[in-house]
Amino acid sequence: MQRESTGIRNDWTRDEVHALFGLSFNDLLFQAHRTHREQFNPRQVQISTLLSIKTGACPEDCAYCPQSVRYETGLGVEPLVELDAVLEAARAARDGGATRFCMGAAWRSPKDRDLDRVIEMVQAVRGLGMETCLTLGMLTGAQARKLKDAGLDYYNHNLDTSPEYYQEIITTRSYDDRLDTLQQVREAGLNVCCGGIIGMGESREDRVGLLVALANLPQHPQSVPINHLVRVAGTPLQGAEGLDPLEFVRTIAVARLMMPASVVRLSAGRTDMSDELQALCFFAGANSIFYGDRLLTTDNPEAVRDRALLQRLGLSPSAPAPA
Ligand code: SAM
Ligand code: DTB
Ligand code: SF4
Repeated sequence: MQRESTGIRNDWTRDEVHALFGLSFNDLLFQAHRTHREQFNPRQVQISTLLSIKTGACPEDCAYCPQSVRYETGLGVEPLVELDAVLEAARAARDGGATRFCMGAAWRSPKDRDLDRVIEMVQAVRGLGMETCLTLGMLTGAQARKLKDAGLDYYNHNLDTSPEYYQEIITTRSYDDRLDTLQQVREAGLNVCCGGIIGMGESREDRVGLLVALANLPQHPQSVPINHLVRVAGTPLQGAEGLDPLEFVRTIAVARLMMPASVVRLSAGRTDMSDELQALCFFAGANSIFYGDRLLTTDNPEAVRDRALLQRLGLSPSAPAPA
C-alpha cells in the first residue's frame, strides 16, 4: 500500500471527496493547480495517439459504446488490422509529436492467437522509439505477464463510473471483473492506465465514487483518462443529459488532488469543448491528451487545431519517460 508520508493516499472517504467537490471553484482550482506544479512541469503535456486495431461487433453491452454489436450505430466492422498499417499510423503519429501509441480492440477479452499478433505490433511500435499502450478488454494473469515480457509499457482498462452506477451502464461484466484485470496488469508490472467517463447521466455521488475507486486502488494508476461521454447516435446514451462543463473541470481538479503524481488525461469529448474550457482543464491538472483526428471510432479535434491550442497556451509535448 502507498504511504501518507509521500502525499499519496489510498484511504479516501466519499465525505472527504464530496468536500473537495464542494469547495468554491477558485479554491478548488487553486489547490489543484498548486499540487499539479509540485509534481509536474505545468508547461508540458504528454501526447498519445490512438488507433483502433479491431473495430466493432463487440459482444459487450457498454451503453456508451458505438462498437457494441447490440446497437445500430452504422459503424463498419473491421477485423484485426495488418502490421504494416499499424506501423504506418504509428510513424505518422510519432512524426506529428506523439510519444505514445495506444492500440484499442473491440474485444471482451483477447484470444491467445490474437494476442500473438498484437505482440508483434507492440514490438514494431517500440522499434520506432515510442511508448506503447494497449486496451483489449479483460486479461488473465498469464496474458498480462506475456504482454509485459513483450515490452508493453501501459495497459488501459477503465472503471468507467462508480460501482453503483456501473450496473446501469454495463451488464455483461462486473466491476469485480474490471478490478481483477487491473490487479493482473498491476501485478505483471505494467503501467496502469485507468479512468472513467463523465457525462453519462451519473450523479456527483457517482463521480465521487469513481474517483474514490481509482484512488483507493493498491497503487494509483500511472495514467488516469477522464473521458467526457461522446454521445453516439444509436447507443442507449445518445440522449444523455448534458453536464455543466464546470463540473467536468471540477472532476479533473479533484482527480489531480487525489492522485497527485498520476498523469491525468483530458481524453474523449474534446471536439465539443471550447479552447477556454480545455485551458481550464489543463489549469486544473490535466497534463495529457489524445492527439490526431480520430479517437478509436469517433472524431478528435483536428491536429492543426490542437497545435494551435497548445501554442496559444504555451504548452509543449513532454518527452517520453526513459526506457
Ligand atoms: N474493449 C475494451 C474495453 O472496453 O476495455 C477496449 C476498448 S474500449 C472502446 C476503451 C474505452 O473507451 C472504454 O473503457 C471507455 O471508457 C471508452 N469509451 C468508449 N466509448 C466511449 C464514448 N462514447 N465516450 C467516451 N468514452 C468512450
Ligand atoms: C480511454 O479512456 N479513452 C480512449 C482510450 N482510453 C482507449 C478511448 C475513447 C473512445 C471514444 C469513443 C470512440 O472513439 O470509439
Ligand atoms: Fe466492447 Fe470495449 Fe465498447 Fe464495451 S467499451 S462495447 S467492451 S469495445
